Amino acid sequence: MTSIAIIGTGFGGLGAAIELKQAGYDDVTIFERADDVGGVWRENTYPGAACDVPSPYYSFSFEPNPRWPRRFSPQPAILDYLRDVTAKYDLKRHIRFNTSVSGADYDESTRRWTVHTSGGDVEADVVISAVGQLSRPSWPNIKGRETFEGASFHSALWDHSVDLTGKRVAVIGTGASAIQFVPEIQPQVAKLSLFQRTPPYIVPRPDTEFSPLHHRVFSALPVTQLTERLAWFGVTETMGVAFLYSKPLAKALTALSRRHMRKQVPDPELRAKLWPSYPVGCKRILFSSNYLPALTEPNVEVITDGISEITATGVRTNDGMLHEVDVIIYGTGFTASDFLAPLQIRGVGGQDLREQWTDGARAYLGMSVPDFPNFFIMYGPNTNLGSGSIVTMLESQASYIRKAIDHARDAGPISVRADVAEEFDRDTQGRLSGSVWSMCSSWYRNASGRVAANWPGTVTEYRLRTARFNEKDYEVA
Ligand code: N01
Repeated sequence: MTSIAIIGTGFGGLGAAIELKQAGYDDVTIFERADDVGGVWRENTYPGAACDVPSPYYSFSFEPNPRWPRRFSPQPAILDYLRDVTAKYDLKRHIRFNTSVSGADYDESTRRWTVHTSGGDVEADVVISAVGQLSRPSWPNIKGRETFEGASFHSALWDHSVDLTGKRVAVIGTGASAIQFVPEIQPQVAKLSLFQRTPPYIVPRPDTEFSPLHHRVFSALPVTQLTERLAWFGVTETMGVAFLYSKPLAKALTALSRRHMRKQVPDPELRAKLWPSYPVGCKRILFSSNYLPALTEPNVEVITDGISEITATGVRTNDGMLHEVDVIIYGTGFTASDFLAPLQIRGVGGQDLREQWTDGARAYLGMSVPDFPNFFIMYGPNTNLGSGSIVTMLESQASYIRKAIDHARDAGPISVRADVAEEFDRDTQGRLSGSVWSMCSSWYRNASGRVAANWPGTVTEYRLRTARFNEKDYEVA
């Protein structure tokens, strides 16, 4: 029987396990470092944490949830959804909680993997990494950061024991996380100093509460929720096309964002500070209807001077001004380019995946690497989206990986052919070098400028390209 080890219990790991179990694989072990499922939806508990992709679309296609509390559901509802899915598909008995994985080694003599876990070594025929791209908080490298004497924490490690009421609070960063928690904490704090390095494009968030009536209709007529899902698929695919292929569509998105800002920020001076100077879509477009109004409140200051240092009492900017604060919150994102870190994965000949990836992570269709037989990656390099639901990408990956495992079960351990992987990477990078994502810095790119995170096309293209497993692309180890 094929034994399969999966690392992580976010949407990726759970989705892979469901696909495999439904195909008849039962020797599936999922390693989870925490005591609960959920991945980033367990970790990120900051005030206002919610998905900026509508829930009917940001959920498994085979498991619609008629009880979403809102169109853009908050983090606790998404975590509950993942717990429910875990229970419904009887996944708990496969999960080893509180067990972190440090790496895995392929043994050519046994043609199996040894997975190194905090609970001891485990042998497996197949290893699937589902550790995500956004699981390790990134702390900015600012001089004096450790000298600050007040409370400080990262948005992904929110310290709920710190009472922000009446405090002077600095927020560093204006990405997807910050724009969600800033409007939540603004009414509570005495003063909010928002340190913005690069402003995001913001468009309205058409959020709505799903009432008991919605829930009844979604339950009785599942086609209604499917319609909402398909509508959002259409909207986000169109946005993807705007970023990648269509200047007129990109212009229309820019105009929508500009109108939103004009409406929500009457002060032209503040508006000028908040308006981006890079092409739309280069950084993630953010859906929010309450972030900009919060910035117009008298207790908020948007600071665009660069930060020179952090002192014991506050944040000093390049103009020499010390902004004294009681608390610093880092909304500074994640170390996304460090794929699979800190796992040490060693394939044929003991070669270390991280060494293969010194000039940037790459994998065929984001999932397979030459000389790493029966090793697969969910949400790997070049599978992130500028627009759309990553859950649809993960479903495609789960299905493709299952088909690869079906083939390997008969043929023996397989790895993608080096020439196929190289050709794929050349084509991917060629397309990305002309894309909007190469025009500014963001977590989509690594330190050398390579766009390592994003898929260069639409979700539809990815689904079509992964729909079939072509055994000619692979060789038996
Ligand atoms: O992180 P980010 P995030 N000095 O990297 C700034 C997903 N997500 O946690 O743009 C000053 O976007 C940095 O400035 P700049 C989503 O995919 C999803 O907000 O580099 N500033 C930027 O403003 C998202 O894209 C949801 O110039 C510094 C900010 O910190 C991804 O997670 C919700 C700095 C980091 O923004 C990451 O979002 C939340 C420094 N030294 C997140 N270093 C959903 O709803 C960094 N910054 C699904």
